[in-house]
Amino acid sequence: MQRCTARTTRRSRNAVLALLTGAVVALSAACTSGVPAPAATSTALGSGSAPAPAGARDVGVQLFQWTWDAIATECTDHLGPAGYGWVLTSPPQEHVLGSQWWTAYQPVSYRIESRLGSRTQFGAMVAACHAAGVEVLADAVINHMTGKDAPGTGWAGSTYSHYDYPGIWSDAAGDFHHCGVGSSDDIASYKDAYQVQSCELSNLADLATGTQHVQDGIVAYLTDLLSLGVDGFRIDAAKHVPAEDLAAVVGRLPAGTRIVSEVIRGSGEPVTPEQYAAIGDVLEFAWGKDVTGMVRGGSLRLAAGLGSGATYLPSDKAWIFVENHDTERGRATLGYRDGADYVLANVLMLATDYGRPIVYSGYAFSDRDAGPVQDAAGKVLDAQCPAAVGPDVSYTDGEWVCQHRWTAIEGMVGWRDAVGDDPVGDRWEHGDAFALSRGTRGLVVLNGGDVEVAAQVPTTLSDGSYCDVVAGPVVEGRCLGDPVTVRGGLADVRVAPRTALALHVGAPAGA
Ligand code: ARE
Repeated sequence: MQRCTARTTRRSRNAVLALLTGAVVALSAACTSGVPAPAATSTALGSGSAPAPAGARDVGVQLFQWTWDAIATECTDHLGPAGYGWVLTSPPQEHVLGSQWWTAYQPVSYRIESRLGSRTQFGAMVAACHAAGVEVLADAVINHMTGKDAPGTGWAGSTYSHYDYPGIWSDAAGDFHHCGVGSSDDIASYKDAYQVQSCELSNLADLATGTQHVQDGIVAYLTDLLSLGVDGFRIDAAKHVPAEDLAAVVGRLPAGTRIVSEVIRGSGEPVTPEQYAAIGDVLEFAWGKDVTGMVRGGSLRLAAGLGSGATYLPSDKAWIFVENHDTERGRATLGYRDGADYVLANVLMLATDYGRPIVYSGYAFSDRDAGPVQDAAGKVLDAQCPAAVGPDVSYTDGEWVCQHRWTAIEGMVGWRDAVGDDPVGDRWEHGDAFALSRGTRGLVVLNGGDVEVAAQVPTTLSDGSYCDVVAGPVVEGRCLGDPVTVRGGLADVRVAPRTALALHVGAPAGA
């Protein structure tokens, strides 16, 4: 099978392994237009049975602050052909004005009009992604409204004041919590479940989600998004919505609606991710945090076992990620600035059979509040990936990092789609390097050390020449990565320090 990666990129690797260093690989016309888009699927994400079978495309990508038009184009040109199964958008509802990225998390109405695009553009984006075989999840901010104390006008012209959103919510109707803790009503302690779910998160007006009126309004908003074709939702700040309230809302949505709750695992906190597992899937924040320490410490083989302990969500409930838009700004997890280490963490995430992986893709920044590049009116400009993307590229502030197009990450998306639910097989270890196979369909070798590893690695792949898809894709039958020979159950590999190598049945090295 030929994998078509729609990309123009500059490869750069350790000199020992570089066969094509410096080569600019232009995408052929066949890859942009000659490959039929995969048929739309309603089962790409599956539910309750991670990992998914071969070809099921269970890898997602969070395109943080991408406009609807840019996501539509990306679905058609890159996400679909590369094998991504779904995309997570930023919040689509009307929000407060301001250049910061986080204005998106301060709703003032549920009109699908934002600086990322109009309702029409949103619907067109969903249709384009579906045509490319990519499902769409929207980030649903349903725990709260804005945190602005002063009255104002939102992006689409709706007027509001704190605790009064004409035609939607008001204090008079009992639509907001006022927990009575401290002078601000803000959460003071995450160790107190009452505060977490009845006080305010950073002054954000906290909806009284236990009331029928509020639940009706939230269901109406989510139903409206479903009418535009979305497949499901990330439930923002789900920890702050009592699980029974969220269950009541989700119970009124059509069966099969994808739900993933954002419940950050916090040590000693009474509100836990497990409490939301009956509602749908849950983001497992521990994975990205733990993998960071293991990659930095060179303990890659330990990272491969993440998720097997009882302190994590069960695999079929967990969605895992190296970083998201919050952790990226906290710098507690690996990010694009970490170059090779970040690639290794992503390779591990895509190679493991624990949970459902989400690749993160954002823009470069120095100021944690800085929003994406906008025009004079505040509309976000359509994302454009630089001609060269990857761990060795130096990005300037505002530039789209496009991690989802990095050669190694995109190659591993194809690898994961090819290995499907083949089980993790025997592991092989040699100093700081180790190998992990997935049934008879794929092999990954990672080197966490500082010296090159040259070895014969046991594998159940059949004899042949395979393309190392971490180094480069197969385009029109030609391996742009490094060919690796498998003979008699042994793969003859050379792996540079702090890099990885991946082979799979869908990427023979060809001629
Ligand atoms: C902004 C300003 C604030 C201002 C507020 C209201 O920064 O100074 O008071 O506006 O005007 C994002 C940004 C916030 C931003 C907010 C609204 O991160 O800075 O506030 O948008 O514009 C907790 C929650 C978790 C939440 C994180 C950030 O549990 O749900 O805090 N994450 C989601 C999103 C965020 C978003 C929101 C929620 C709000 O992913 O992007 O905020 O919609 C421990 C606990 C965690 C806790 C964490 C941080 O680890 O275990 O539960 O996470 O501490 O406090």
